[in-house]
Amino acid sequence: MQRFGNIPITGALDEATLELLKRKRCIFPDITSNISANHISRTKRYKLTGLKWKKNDLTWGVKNYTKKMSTRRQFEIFARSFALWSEPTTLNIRYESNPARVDILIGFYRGAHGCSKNFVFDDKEDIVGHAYFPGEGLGGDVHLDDDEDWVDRDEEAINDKIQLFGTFLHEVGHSLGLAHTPVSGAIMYPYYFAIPENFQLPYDDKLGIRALYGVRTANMPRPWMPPHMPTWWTKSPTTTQSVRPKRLPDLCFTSFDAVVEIRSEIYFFKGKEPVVIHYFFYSLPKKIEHIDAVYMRPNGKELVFFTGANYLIYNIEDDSKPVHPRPLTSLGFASNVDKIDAAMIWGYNEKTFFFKGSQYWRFDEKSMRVEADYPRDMAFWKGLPTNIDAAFTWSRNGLLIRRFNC
Ligand SMILES: [Ca+2]
Ligand SMILES: [Ca+2]
Ligand SMILES: [Ca+2]
Ligand SMILES: [Zn+2]
Ligand SMILES: [Zn+2]
Repeated sequence: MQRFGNIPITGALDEATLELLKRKRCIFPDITSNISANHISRTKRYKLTGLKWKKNDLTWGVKNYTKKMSTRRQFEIFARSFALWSEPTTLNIRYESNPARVDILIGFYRGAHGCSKNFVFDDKEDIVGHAYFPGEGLGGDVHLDDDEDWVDRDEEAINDKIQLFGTFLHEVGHSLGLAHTPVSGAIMYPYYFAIPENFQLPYDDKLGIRALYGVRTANMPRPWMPPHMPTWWTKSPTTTQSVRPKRLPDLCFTSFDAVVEIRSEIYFFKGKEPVVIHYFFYSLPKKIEHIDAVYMRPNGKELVFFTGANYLIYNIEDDSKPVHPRPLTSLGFASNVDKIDAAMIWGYNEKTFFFKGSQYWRFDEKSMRVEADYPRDMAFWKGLPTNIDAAFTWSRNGLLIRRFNC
């Protein structure tokens, strides 16, 4: 193990080795550890397991989530990890909700959980997870130790807390056919380390996955990547009740179709991402492929989605019943309004506003009709941009509005 860890070989446990041994290590065996040190130094790079998927279109799914983090964040971390691994290569790995059709099944387990006795989990001891090589059945599956204290952000991963992203991204490398690398800093290095939200796949890992599945060409579509949580949000979620952000967050890293805050979590909608839309709002009709605008009604439990010339009211406390689209005209819009750009409740007067181009409407939540004398011109609101993409109210703390197509 000492030789494989890419640290000076002294024949004894020196300080560098001890530092490394304190960190949690992947249970996956070092199948190359019997190679001589000389040989390792000449070929210090990624290692393959000798197994790979025989197809390029793979599916991932979740048997169960841990209760220690929000389900939404776990889903995003899984999706981001698969996107990071597939982006440099020819793999397409999509989410599949039916576990029977899933290649890479993710689950959290405790102690002995049906895997071989060498793969028993160990409470908060060193083993945090394991993954199976590509193949049928258990092949490709990722098991994570549910006795660990799983956390989201890298700065939370202190003491014995384990970051899901850093662990999971590593395990997926095994699921796709990579073994451990002796290159420190690579995600396939056998020692766990926490990684930032904007982590990019290190060079050695890219070389490894490309050795297995080739290089993604320019005409292949990029894999979908969940948007980064903006740092102003993830850093101080508990202070939003009383503190106004010092400046508008820079959301120019991408653009959104719609944004809404639901019980202190911000949801972004972007393009044709029906998988994500239907994952979180599963009673929406399957044919809906994009959301133009969304807002939470003042009752705090009804989301109103806008898609083209229709809207849908979605009760987040009772989402067992199917939700049906209704025409915008039934809200009092003129029949030539074929869509709206954005919707929000303005914190200043708690009124609901809809936007389209340079026009806006005020909406009466009691009668469920746009008010008389609307639409009006947005020039009325000095300094506000027109043709906005999305708008939302942040913790009822005022107006947060922005052209996201900056
Ligand atoms: Ca499998
Ligand atoms: Ca453990
Ligand atoms: Ca929009
Ligand atoms: Zn490993
Ligand atoms: Zn297992």
